[in-house]
Amino acid sequence: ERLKTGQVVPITPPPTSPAIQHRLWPEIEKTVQIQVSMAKMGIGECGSGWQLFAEDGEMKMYRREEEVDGMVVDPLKAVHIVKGITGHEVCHHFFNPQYRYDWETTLEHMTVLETISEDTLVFLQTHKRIWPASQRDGLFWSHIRKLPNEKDRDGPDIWTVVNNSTDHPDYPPNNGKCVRVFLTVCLLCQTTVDPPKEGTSLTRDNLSCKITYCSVVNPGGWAPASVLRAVYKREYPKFLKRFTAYVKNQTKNKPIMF
Ligand code: 18C
Repeated sequence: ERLKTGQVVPITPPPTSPAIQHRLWPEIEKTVQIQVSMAKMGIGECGSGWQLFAEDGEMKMYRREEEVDGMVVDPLKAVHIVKGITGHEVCHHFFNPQYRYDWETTLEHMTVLETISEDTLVFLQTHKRIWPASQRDGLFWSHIRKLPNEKDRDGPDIWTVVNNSTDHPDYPPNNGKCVRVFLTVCLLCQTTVDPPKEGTSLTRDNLSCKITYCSVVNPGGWAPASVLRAVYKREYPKFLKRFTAYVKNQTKNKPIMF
């Protein structure tokens, strides 16, 4: 298709999901557009202030020190390259509730409050308590989406999962023992295929996946800054290493899901 002069090329394709009927849809659509375009930016392009705080092989994690009303809300941006898996496989395991207890080590309990459509769910999660702070819970919508690969139209699709805090009349925040956290998370995955030698077939050895994970978590109530930053430093690398190893292990003897 030819573009007319001045026509704007959308970052994400027009929504075809049945979720477009839902009251949350305008917010989901806007948040996905913003989060995906921010995740696509390189560390240098995002402005100054990103500091590398963890590195392990191909995995690099950056944070910006930020506080709101004295509470640490440091944005995090991580990039990782993992061989043998596709972006669709990574996003599938991150989005689907059936796998969550397998890889999410901070989780105490998870419920799906609402199935908006097969690509959009609302979750309520309680997380393990960290002494001396109160236990935290989070209520968020989660949306998985396939995006066109603009740089390589014949290449594999790009996949994303965006999670964003929302509310639910039956589960008001700070109503019981938990303090509600506010989170915005974007996982963006791009698969690269190294073409197999002539006469040989494509295997998982020909695949690599570039993963970008961006997160901002507002602890929602008092938490000592030093403890919080120590939790960040320990938990984020642990999460990304464990989660990607989990996806590799889950998919190793299965057909490739592009
Ligand atoms: O993105 C991730 N997971 C998704 C699916 O679960 C989803 C969830 C995000 C969780 C947000 C954090 C919720 C609070 C966690 C409390 C910490 C428990 C640690 C327990 C250790 C024994 O998007 C992967 C998420 C990876 C999580 C990394 C940890 C983030 C820490 C944020 C701290 C928030 C406040 C904690 C308050 C207490 C601190 C003293």
